[in-house]
Amino acid sequence: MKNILEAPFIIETIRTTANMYALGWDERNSGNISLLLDETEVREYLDITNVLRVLPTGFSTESLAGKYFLVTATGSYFRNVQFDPAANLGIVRISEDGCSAELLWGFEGGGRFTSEFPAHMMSHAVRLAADPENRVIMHCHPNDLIAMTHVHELDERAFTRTLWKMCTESIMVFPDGVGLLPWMPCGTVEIGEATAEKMSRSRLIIWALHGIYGAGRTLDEACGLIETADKAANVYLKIAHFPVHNSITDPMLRMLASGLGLNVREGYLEE
Ligand code: 2HA
Ligand code: ZN
Repeated sequence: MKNILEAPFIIETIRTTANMYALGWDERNSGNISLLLDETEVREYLDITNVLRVLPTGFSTESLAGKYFLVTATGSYFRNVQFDPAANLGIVRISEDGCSAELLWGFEGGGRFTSEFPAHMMSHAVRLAADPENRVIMHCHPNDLIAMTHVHELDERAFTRTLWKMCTESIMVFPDGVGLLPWMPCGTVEIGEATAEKMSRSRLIIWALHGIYGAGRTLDEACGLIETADKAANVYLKIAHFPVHNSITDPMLRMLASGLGLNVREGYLEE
């Protein structure tokens, strides 16, 4: 059996959590990540018949039964994952009935999965139906996106259009736009369901006055989506109070969309 601390999925998660902390997206114990793993890669490091604990989830995601996830622990600080991966991360398998997580490694010291596990698992189920290669769901608290939800109208089409118009890259990176939820209590099944419902259309879902969810095939892709949206929000906050002389127009967005063959969210560009 190989040493799990040398597994590429652990090393990549350590690098990602350290980077997200350095970006200021994950103060204290905020943020959470789940990464879908293949059974074959898990078997190289773990005896998959050795279930350490069974953790009830409080909801059901039957379509994920038998699937393996690397997940951040509740209360874990992203900046500390690198120093103690076995306490701050866990590897779980979703049980046959979809209602519990079977712990195979990690969460040492009695920990359990992130409080946002419902939003993660429900989003995985929806993203896998939209893109069978999706592997990552991540949540964090980027400053500029949160700030923008204080001052911009909370209509997801209007919000997406503003982000697209802030920098040329935006529509190229997230042509599917952003979903947007009004403020809701976090860590609940309800916010998980509301997030997942929007994940069928967009890989980025903003939680007003809280943070964002990103989905992707890799950790880099999910991080890159959030980074690009937060950059656009940063530009918005810099210019919002000035008279505007130059803008990215709808014809310019259309030119990018047709030139690059982008699958732009329907109805989001003006005719
Ligand atoms: O993990 O970010 O939304 C802590 C949070 C809850
Ligand atoms: Zn949060």
